[in-house]
This record gives sequence, C-alpha cells and structure tokens, in this order.
Amino acid sequence: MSRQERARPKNGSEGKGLLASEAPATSKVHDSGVRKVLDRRALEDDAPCLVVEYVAGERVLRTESERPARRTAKMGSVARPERHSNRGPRTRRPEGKDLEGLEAILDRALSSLWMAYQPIVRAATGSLFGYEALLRSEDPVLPDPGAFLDAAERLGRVYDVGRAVRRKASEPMNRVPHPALLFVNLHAVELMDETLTSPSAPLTAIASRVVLEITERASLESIDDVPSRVARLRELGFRIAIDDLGAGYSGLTSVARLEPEFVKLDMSLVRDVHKSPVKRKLVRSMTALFKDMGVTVVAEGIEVVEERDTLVELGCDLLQGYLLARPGRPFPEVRK
Ligand code: G
Ligand code: MN
Repeated sequence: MSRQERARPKNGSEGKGLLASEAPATSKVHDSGVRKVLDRRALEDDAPCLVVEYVAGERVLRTESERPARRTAKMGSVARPERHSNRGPRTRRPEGKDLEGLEAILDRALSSLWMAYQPIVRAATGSLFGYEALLRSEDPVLPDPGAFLDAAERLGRVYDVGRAVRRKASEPMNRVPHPALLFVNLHAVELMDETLTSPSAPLTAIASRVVLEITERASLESIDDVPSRVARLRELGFRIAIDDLGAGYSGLTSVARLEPEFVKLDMSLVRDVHKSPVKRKLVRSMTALFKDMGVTVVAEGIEVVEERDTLVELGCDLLQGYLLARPGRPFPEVRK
C-alpha cells in the first residue's frame, strides 16, 4: 500500500492520517504550540505502548521505550532499505519486548484487514472506469492505514502487508463489473518483492485489469534496477500509476523513472481548486503536459461539485472522490 494507504498530515486526506487539528482529545498542545502525544494505547498491561505523536503536524511513531524519532512526511526517510529479506526492508529495529509488542499489534491488525473499493469515473461521461482498493483495518491500535504501514515499515514487514493487500484486493475481482480496472496501491519498496511478479501471485492472473499505484514514499533511488522491475510488471500486463503526484514525494522524476500510464494528482491540488488561480494554473499545465505524453490524468479526493466541474474543465480524464462515491465494501455505486 500508497500505496497501501499512508497516514500523513495532509490536507483533506482521510485515511492517510490525522491533521494536527483533527487529533483526538487525548492530545495536548504544549506551550510552544507544538502538538505532542496523540495517543498511547497498550496492547496488554505489561506490553509496550505504541505511541503515536504528532509533532508540528508530522506523525512520529514509536514504541514506549524508544526515543522519539522525528519522522518526516516522506516515509522514505525511514524506509531506506538496509536489507532485502523476504519480509521486506527493515528500517529502525525495535528490540526485545518492543519488537514483540509491535509484531503482535501488526499481526492482529493484519488479521482484521479488509479492502474498501472506491469508484473512479470518466470525466467525459461519468461512466465507471475502475475501482481503487483501499486498505482498511478494524484494529483499535492501528485503525488507519497510515499507522498500519508505519508499523509495517518499522518491523520490516511491508511485504507482509502488501501481499495481504494484493490477495484481498483480488478476491472480489470476478464480481467487478467488467471491464472495470482495479487500482492497487503499492509501496515503492514492494517493487523488490519477488512475489509481485510470481506467476502464482493473486494479481498476476488479472494483471491486464490491474493498475499499480506507486507513491515514492521510499525513494525510488534506493531501489535497485527500477526500470527492469517495472518492465517485468508491464510484460505481465500490469499498468502503472504515480499516486499523489504533487505531494512532495511523488514528483516529476518519478514520471521519468516509471513512465506511467496514469498519474493521480494529489488531493492537495484538488482541494478548493475552483478558488485558487495558482492551483488551476498548475493543474492546467499538468494536464496539458500529460496529454502530450499520452498519460491519463486522474483527479482524486474530489469533494464538491465546484472542484469536479473545474477539474473537468481543466482537462482531467478521470475523477475520484467522496462526491462521486465513498470507499466501501465491494462495490459502491457512483452517485448520479
Ligand atoms: O494515497 P492514496 O491516494 O491511495 O489514498 C487515498 C485515500 O484518500 C483513501 O484513504 C481514501 O479513503 C481517501 N479519499 C478518497 N476520496 C476522498 C475524498 O474525496 N476526500 C478525502 N479527504 N479523502 C478521500
Ligand atoms: Mn492511491
């Protein structure tokens, strides 16, 4: 999971983490104006707490006995692969009880993982184009997809989460109204997971109907041989999208590296686009550029009619957001 989904403080991004202003009542605002401890929940009385802090709006995840380590919104800063095991790269290694506590929390969250689906529609006709599969968890400690992925990154278990996501996401595909495509989020480090391209992997059989959405949360630079890995995915029939384009960590260099079939404009560009001449200029330029390159542009996170109308007028090809349909169990209807 993006892909997978990620918690980070960003405007209007439900499921990607809370903005500091949305922090639950347990949070405190310190005199300095920095919002600190958001939540402390113990798995068991004697188990370590998982502590989620928001420092100046940025999320910090640690176990109780670890020193708080500042995380940036760019998750790649902690996801630098140190080893490429079958479980995926581990970053900072919690030890002893901390490790067990986090492992137990993640295992429990994995067992309650389910996928929500959100329609993506054609701007020109409003007809269904595909669904994005979005990770959801019922777990009380890791309820949001971003916290889930943070824990997986800390434990070097991104591959476990990705494999579960891909297996679950593929399950209802025989019920997807044909020929709707399935968009699945992929953490960039998963490009190194050999199971992604294995002939028996759940998505391989339906690869020609699958778009893999990649966010550069872990820098693509830290991944060996991106072009040949992506070429292998294409040989199998997968298409590639760059997710959250414009969010800071998904930039134009990713376009050059991945040569995607789709780009998904980040929600921060979509939000209030009708009120912002600068955002309109940016979106107009980007749609013109991608049209020239033959790349399909998706606007995501559309919440109001004015945003939708502006994005259609600016040349976006595909639309996604609460205005059209909220994510839900397979398969939500598009609002007319
Ligand atoms: O990183 P990625 O683009 O895959 O994340 C999509 C996230 O955005 C999901 O958690 C999804 O539920 C959420 N989402 C989808 N549509 C909207 C919307 O219109 N507004 C907001 N705020 N979030 C949305
Ligand atoms: Mn996505």
